[in-house]
Amino acid sequence: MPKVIVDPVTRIEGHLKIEVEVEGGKVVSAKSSGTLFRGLELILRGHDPRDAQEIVQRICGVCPIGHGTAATLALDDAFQIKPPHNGRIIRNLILGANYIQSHILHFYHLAALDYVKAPDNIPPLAPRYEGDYRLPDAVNTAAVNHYLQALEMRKKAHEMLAIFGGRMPGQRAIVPGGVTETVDTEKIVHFKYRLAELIDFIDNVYVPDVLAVADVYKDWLEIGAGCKNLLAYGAFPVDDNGTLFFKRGVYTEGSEGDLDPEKITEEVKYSWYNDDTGGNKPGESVITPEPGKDGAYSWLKAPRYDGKVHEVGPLARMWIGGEPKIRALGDKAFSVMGRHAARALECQKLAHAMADWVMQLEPGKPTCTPHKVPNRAEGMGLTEAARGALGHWIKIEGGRIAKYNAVVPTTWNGGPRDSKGQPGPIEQALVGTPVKDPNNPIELVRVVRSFDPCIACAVHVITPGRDVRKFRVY
Ligand code: NFE
Repeated sequence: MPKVIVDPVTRIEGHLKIEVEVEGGKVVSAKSSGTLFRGLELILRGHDPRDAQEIVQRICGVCPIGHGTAATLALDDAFQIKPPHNGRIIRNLILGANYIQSHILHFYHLAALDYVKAPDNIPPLAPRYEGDYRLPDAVNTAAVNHYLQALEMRKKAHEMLAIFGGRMPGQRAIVPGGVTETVDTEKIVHFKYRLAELIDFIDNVYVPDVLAVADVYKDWLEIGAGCKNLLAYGAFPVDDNGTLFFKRGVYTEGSEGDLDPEKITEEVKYSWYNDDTGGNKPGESVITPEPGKDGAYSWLKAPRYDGKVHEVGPLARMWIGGEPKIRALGDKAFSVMGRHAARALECQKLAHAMADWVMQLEPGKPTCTPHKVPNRAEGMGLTEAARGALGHWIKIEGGRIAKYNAVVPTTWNGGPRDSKGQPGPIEQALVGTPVKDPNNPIELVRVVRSFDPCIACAVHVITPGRDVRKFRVY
C-alpha cells in the first residue's frame, strides 16, 4: 500500500509529520506525529506560582496570551480571587487582539497558499505543492495583494494588544487578580482606532476572501470531516458572574452537553512518555519523557473527553455557540472549508464585540484584586486560545509550584491514537481524503492546515550523532 509522508508539514507552527496509507486514491489510515518535546511543565516545578503566567507564555510565540490567560485563571482559582470589572475587560481585549492577529495569520500566511496561485519563485510564496488552483484571475490577484495587506493588519493587532499588554509576544499585564495596566481615555482611543481599522479589514477583505475561496472550492465542504465530536471550554467572560461570550460545552455523537472537567483525561500509549504517569487526569499526571518507546510515534499526548475523541477550535466554538451560519451548513460544517469559515466568522464576531467591551472600561478604577500566595492550593484554568480549548492545572505546595500541566488545543487535535486505538481528530480527518498524486499531496496539507495546528514548544529533541534528514519544503 503506497505510503505518503509529509515531514515537516510547513506553514503551520512547530514541527509536525504526517504519514498516510493510500488505497484506491484515498487515505485509508493516518498518523500525526508531533516531533517536538514540550518540557515547560518540568521547568515550572519549584518556581513561585506567580512566575507561571510569565514562563508558560514561552510555550509559543503565536498564542502566548492563551497560555498566560490559562495560567492566570488557574492561579485565580488557587488563590480564590476574581478580577475587578476593568481587569476582566482588559484581559478580554488582550486575548481578543491575539485571536484577530492569529486568525488573519492563519488564513493569509499559512493556509491561503493552498488555494491561491501565488507568483512562483518568490519566498515565502514558493516552493509549494503544484496544481488545483481554481480561483478566477481577478479574485486570485486580489488575494495575493491581501497577503501583503494582512501583514500590515497583523502589525496593528500586535500594537493594539500592546496598548494594554505592554508588548507582544510575551505580554506583561495579565496577572492573578486582574491586570497590572491601568485605564485612561488615551489608551481607549488608541485601542479603538486600531480596532476600527481591523474591523474594516475583517468585514471587507478577510471574510469576503474566505467566502470566495469556499465558494470556488465547494468540494472541500465534503472533505476532512474528522471525528465530529466537539469540545469548547469557553472564553471571554462578559459579566462578573462568569457568563462567557464563547460558550462552554461539548457536542458528542450528535448530542449537546455541559462540560464536566472531571471527564478530561490524557493518554500516552502512543506517545514518547513513560506509561506510568501516576493517573490520567490533567491535575494528577506527571510525565517522564521516554524517547524511543516501543510503538510510540508522537511527543503529543492523546487527550480524551469521556474516553472519546473531540475536536477543538473555532468550528467547535461556533457550533457549540449555535452560530446560525455554521449550524446552517449542517454536516458540511465538519469539513476543511467549514473550519475556515468558522474561523473567519468568529474573528468578525469577536472584533465587533471588542468594540463594545473597550467602551465599557472605567478610567481610573481598579484593574487588579490584591492577593496572597497560599502555602498549599490547587487550581484549574480553562480558556480558549485561538486554536481551541486550553487548560492549565497547577498544584502548589510549600508556596511553590509542585505540579503543572498544560493540555493545549493542538494536543487535542493533533494527538496520536489512545489506548483503545482510536485515532486523533487530524488522523480521522485525513482518512477518506483523495490523493491524486502521491508525489504532490496538496490534499493532505489542506486537511491538516484547516485545523491551524501548532506544535511549537520547548525543546526539539535530536539524538546526538544521528544524521539530520534532508527535506523538500512545500
Ligand atoms: Ni502555539 Fe496555541 C493556540 C495554544 S495551539 S498556538 O492558539 O494553547 O496548541
